[in-house]
Amino acid sequence: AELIADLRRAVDEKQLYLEYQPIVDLATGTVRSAEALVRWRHPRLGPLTPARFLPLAEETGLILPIDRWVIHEACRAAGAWRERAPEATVAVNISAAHLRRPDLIATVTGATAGAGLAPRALTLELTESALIEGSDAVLERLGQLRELGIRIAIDDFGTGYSSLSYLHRIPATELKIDRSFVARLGDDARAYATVEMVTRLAGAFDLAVVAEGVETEAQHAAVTAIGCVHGQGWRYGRPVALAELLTALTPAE
Ligand code: G
Ligand code: G
Ligand code: MN
Ligand code: NA
Repeated sequence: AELIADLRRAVDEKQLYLEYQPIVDLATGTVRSAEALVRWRHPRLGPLTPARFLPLAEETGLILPIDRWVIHEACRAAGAWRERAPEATVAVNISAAHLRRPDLIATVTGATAGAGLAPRALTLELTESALIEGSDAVLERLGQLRELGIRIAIDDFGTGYSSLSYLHRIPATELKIDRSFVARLGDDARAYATVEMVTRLAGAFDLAVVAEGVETEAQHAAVTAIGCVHGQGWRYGRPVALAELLTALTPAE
C-alpha cells in the first residue's frame, strides 16, 4: 500500500527513467532499433526493475500515466539519435490496459509528432496475452496505427495462446521470439525447431523477426544459421542509459 503512494509520486516527481537495449542486424552487428525499458529510482529502495512495480501499476491504473510518459520519453530519445542513425527505430512496451484505450492513438501520434519523428520510427510491442484479450475495437485501433505507419511487434512470441489464428488478424510488422526458446537452443531440439518454425512463419507473413535473449556465441550462431534477421540480448548489449546507447549508434567507419 505504501508502495502505491510512492508509485503515484514517482510519476510526478520524475523518479522513472528509461534504459535502452539495442536490437541488432545479425549479419552486420549494426544497431537497428532499441527497446525502451522502464526503471524506477526509488528514493529509499534504490533502482527497481519493472517486475517489482509494473504489476502494482497495472492493478492501480497507474500503468496508463507510466506508459504515456514512456512513449513520450522514448520518442524524444529517438529524436536525439536520429542524426547518428536516421533509420534506427525505438520500441516501447504497451500494456493491455493501454491497448483498450481509444486515446492510445492520440498519445502515440502526439509523441511522434512532438519529437519530430516519422511514425515508422516507433514500434509498439504488444504481448500475446494483451492481444488475446483484444476486442474488435482493439484490432481496429491497431489497424489505424498501422495505417499511420506505426510499427507493431508481437512480443514474447510463442508463449501465449492461439498465436497462429490471430497472426492472420493482427496487422503486425514483426515477431519477437521469446527468449525462453533461445535459451534452450543448444540442448533442446524442440526449442530449435520452434525458433526455426517461427522464423519461417515470419517470412511467410512478411514480418521481421527478432531473436530475444541471445546471450552466448553459440546462440548467436544458431539464430543466424536459422535465418533470423535481428537479435537482441546480452551478446549484443544490455539495457543502458541513452548516452551509452548513443555511443553504440555511432556508425563504424
Ligand atoms: O528488463 P526488464 O526487466 O526491464 O523488463 C521486464 C518486463 O517489463 C518486460 O517483459 C517488459 O515487457 C516490461 N516493461 C519494461 N518496460 C516497460 C514499459 O515501459 N511499459 C510496459 N507496459 N511494460 C514494460
Ligand atoms: O518481455 P520483454 O521482451 O519486453 O522484456 C525484455 C526483458 O528481457 C528485459 O527484462 C530485459 O532486461 C531482458 N533481457 C534482455 N536481454 C536478455 C538476455 O540476453 N538474457 C536475459 N536473461 N534477459 C534479457
Ligand atoms: Mn519487449
Ligand atoms: Na519479449
